[in-house]
Amino acid sequence: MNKTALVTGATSGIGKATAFMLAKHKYNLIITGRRLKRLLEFKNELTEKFNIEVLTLNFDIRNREETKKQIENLPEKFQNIDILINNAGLASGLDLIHEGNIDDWEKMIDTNIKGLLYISRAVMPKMTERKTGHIVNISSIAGKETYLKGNVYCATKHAVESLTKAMRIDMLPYGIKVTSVAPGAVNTEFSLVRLGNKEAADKVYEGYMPLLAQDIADAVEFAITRPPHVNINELLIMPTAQANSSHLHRNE
Ligand code: NDP
Ligand code: 8X3
Repeated sequence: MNKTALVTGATSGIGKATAFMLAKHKYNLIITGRRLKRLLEFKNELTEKFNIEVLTLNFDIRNREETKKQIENLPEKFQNIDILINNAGLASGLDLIHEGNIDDWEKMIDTNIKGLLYISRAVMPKMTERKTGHIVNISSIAGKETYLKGNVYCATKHAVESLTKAMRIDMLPYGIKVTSVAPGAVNTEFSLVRLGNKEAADKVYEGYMPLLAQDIADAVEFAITRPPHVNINELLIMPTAQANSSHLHRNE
């Protein structure tokens, strides 16, 4: 019988590439996101290409009640989630902290920290009951370092790092694996969402070769295919042209 994986934020970027990778490994998939049309198109693509079952869950991960309801009401055959990919997340704005937009702050905290907690809280009890599972949290270099104007986004990803460590401790008696995957610059819709215009977003990836969503799916693939006695605690993956948050080499 196929195993089941749930990927939050599978309508774009890293989540979509990771869901695709999991489909290749014959996981039945629960894919989530707010953009229904994209979810349905992706479901069609996955079911046409791979012989798997795909369930779309169309909800905003910031909504506590809705998140709980969606997981509580999973159809029987999707209830045993073997892999949870906590990917849905965003940066909103790039401002000095004393000039920051508080709506942006709330959006990032509500999505990256609270949303991740809501979905994990709903999924984890079944994993502990079955004494099996793997949770992969998509963190960031921003969870390891803090950079100019990154303030609240960096704080949310530091929280993801901390929660990953906490999950690893609390899940220990149940044999549940917990992994953090922390990428540097990946060319997805991330910068368009953060900066709100395509010209500024394109500039983020100019003059060097950024990571691709597939590169992060490859890292997740490595983590989820280790033998049962091996847990990958964390992976930090950067473009070759990026040393850390503040040193990026662009061609002239
Ligand atoms: P994208 O913008 O391409 O994808 C983000 C995904 O998250 C979308 O599928 C979006 O779906 C989903 N999402 C965002 N907000 C919500 C919400 N409130 N409810 C449900 N789903 C939501 O960006 P990436 O693929 O780059 O980002 C994925 C993760 O990777 C994020 O956690 C990000 O912080 C992290 N990351 C990204 C890096 C980068 O450079 N790109 C580097 C390091 C980490 P929808 O809009 O349909 O709801
Ligand atoms: C996304 C990478 O460097 O823009 O998490 O924070 S960065």
